[in-house]
Amino acid sequence: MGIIDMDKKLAELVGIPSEWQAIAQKIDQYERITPAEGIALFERASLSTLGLMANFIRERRHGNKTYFNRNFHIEPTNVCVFSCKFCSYSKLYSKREEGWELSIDEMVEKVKAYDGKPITEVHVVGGVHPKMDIYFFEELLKKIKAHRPELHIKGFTAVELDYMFRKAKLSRLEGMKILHDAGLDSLPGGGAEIFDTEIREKISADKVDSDGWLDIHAIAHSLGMHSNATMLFGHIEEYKHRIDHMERLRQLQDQTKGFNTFIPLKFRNHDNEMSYVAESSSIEDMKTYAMARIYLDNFPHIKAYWPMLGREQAQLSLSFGVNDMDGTIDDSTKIYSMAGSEEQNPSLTTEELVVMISQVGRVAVERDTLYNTIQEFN
Ligand code: V47
Ligand code: SF4
Repeated sequence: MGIIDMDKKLAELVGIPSEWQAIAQKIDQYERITPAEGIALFERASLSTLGLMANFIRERRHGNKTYFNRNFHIEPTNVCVFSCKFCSYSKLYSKREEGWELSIDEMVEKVKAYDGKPITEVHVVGGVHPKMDIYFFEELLKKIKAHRPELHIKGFTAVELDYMFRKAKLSRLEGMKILHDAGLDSLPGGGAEIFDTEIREKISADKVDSDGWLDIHAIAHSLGMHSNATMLFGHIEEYKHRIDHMERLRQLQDQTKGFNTFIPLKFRNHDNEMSYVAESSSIEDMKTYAMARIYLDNFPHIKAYWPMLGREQAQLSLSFGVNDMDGTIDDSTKIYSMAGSEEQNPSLTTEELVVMISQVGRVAVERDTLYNTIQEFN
């Protein structure tokens, strides 16, 4: 059934305004919406209109399936040479006593702690430490793979990679090949923030710029690696900046098809230089998830990162275009608890995740990083 048929039925119940029928028709016919239409929807469409459209697309692609994986995080350091104003996590290099720095052996021990457990992915991400160079991480990757070859290593944001490559005076392609050969399987989506130059300069002036972020992902894709993309929203940006961000991602995805998942990240304002900015409302958050599903027609998956959003909001997002819940199973990530998330010790067992998903009428599916099904929970 197309969205137009759905509209005819649902119009009686929820009253889809005629103003949005032309866009609904485009969605029904797999036609892409334009940036101007995206901005108009963001500015004027109701949450229920966006939810209906996004849910239609989500169910057309994935039915009720909601993916999660079994992963854990290694955060090598929270020391960072950069100074993003929204970041509650990084400690300046000069204030090392407040930071942590893990050795290669300590990180390999963290991997060994999961021996015998059915984990499929380790997510390695942290601050940008001037002494942790590409050769340090090359050795780490090799040691993790030597210990557990089948474990998928998703690691290093484009921000970390750009710094490592420049410091080692390597081209992005040369650097990426070194890490890929050492065992790096895919890239997480962090560091994208907001691509608009003016906003980016106000919130994170000193790290890799938007073109650099996109280039690093394009290079990873050219080597056959997959990656994710994030967008930090709900701070000083406007709707047009969110659409511009998604437009740039949509264009790169047309060329490479290397992105798996888009992850909108809600700005949290605890204990950072942007604490004066109020956090966005749940309505804004759900609109943003829905718009992501509507706009990014070439992205297979939209993820709600529950340690940041909170469990109930993550459940709600499953009606607004989201079909992936990530899956951190322990409290191995500190990025959001330090920024004020409700989830101070993000930890869910597989059983709890499955219950969370089924409570809102969806079907939980355990996946690997590349979305191969491992187990369906009916
Ligand atoms: O790039 C930092 C964000 C990101 C705050 O690819 C903040 O599967 C909100 O990208 N409020 C890093 N967000 C984390 C990340 C990620 C997380 C989970 C899964 C994946 C994936 C990627 O965290 C940073 C930045 O955008 N961040 N501070 C804050 N105060
Ligand atoms: Fe460093 Fe990342 Fe924090 Fe920016 S967001 S200061 S790059 S840890």
